Amino acid sequence: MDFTKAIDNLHRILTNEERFAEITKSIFDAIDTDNSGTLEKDEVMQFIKDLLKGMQFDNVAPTEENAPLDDRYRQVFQILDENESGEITLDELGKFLRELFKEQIQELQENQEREHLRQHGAGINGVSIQRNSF
Ligand SMILES: [Ca+2]
Repeated sequence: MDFTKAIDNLHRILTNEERFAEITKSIFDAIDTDNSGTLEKDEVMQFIKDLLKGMQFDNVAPTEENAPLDDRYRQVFQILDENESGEITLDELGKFLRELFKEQIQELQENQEREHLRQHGAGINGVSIQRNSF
């Protein structure tokens, strides 16, 4: 995996307001299946389910009796629904995505660092890639 490129891409999205707004809007529209202009809990739950299904979580595909996953959806929804209105606005989704991308960058940088240490082993002990501060 090309960490530098992935980090770069995320950085570009985060630092380009227009691009970021575009991406947020397209994700928002994809979740807002009834075009109400807000994201209701059902829509978010469905979206997360689809998202997990598309990822490596196939084997833990949610079922009716799969309570732990439901709890996770609820947690995500609570994080998203900042003002606890029961629905998520474009603004709230934007804030959430921003945090998510930042976390993603941090994670990529940590992986990159680990990879670097693995390849170069001892000798560069104490030297670490400086993490970006936002
Ligand atoms: Ca809706």
